[in-house]
Amino acid sequence: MGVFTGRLSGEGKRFAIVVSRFNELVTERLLAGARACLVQHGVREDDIDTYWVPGAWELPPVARRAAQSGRYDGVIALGCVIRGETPHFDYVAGEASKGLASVALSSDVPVAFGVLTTDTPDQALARAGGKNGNKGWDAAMSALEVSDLYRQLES
Ligand code: INI
Repeated sequence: MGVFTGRLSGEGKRFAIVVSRFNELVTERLLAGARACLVQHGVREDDIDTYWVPGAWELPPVARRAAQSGRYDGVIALGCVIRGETPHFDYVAGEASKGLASVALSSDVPVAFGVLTTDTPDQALARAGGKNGNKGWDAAMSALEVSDLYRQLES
């Protein structure tokens, strides 16, 4: 019987971060959190590539290409969808999460979900380095952990 847990060491690993410009005040903080997490766990700055996309809608197709490129041990998708007054929220947030789930399932490397979906800008900021932590950091932790589990499953 085996019990497997992913180690958080990032040494020698390469990651792609795909981040949306929409609500950039929030997403730049998610990006800073994700980068800090990777570097703190041993990933070299040079081994982190960042891909900016217009909005959360564009995260899945770009994450898919990054994951399939063979260049990375994991992909971290970062975005922020704020409900506001329009039903657009449900389409953008829904498709971003469904799309990223589909990419994660069909990829050989982990695809972490670092997309905030909130009712207000304050709720988003609280989760982007404010009082509720940093979802970008958390997504990077997940990519580190799961990439190690994938290695164990392969070996
Ligand atoms: N994109 C976001 O990342 N967050 C949002 O809150 C948002 N809203 O509210 O519309 C949003 N829309 C843009 C969308 O992601 C695409 O970039 C756009 O539709 C072009 O394809």
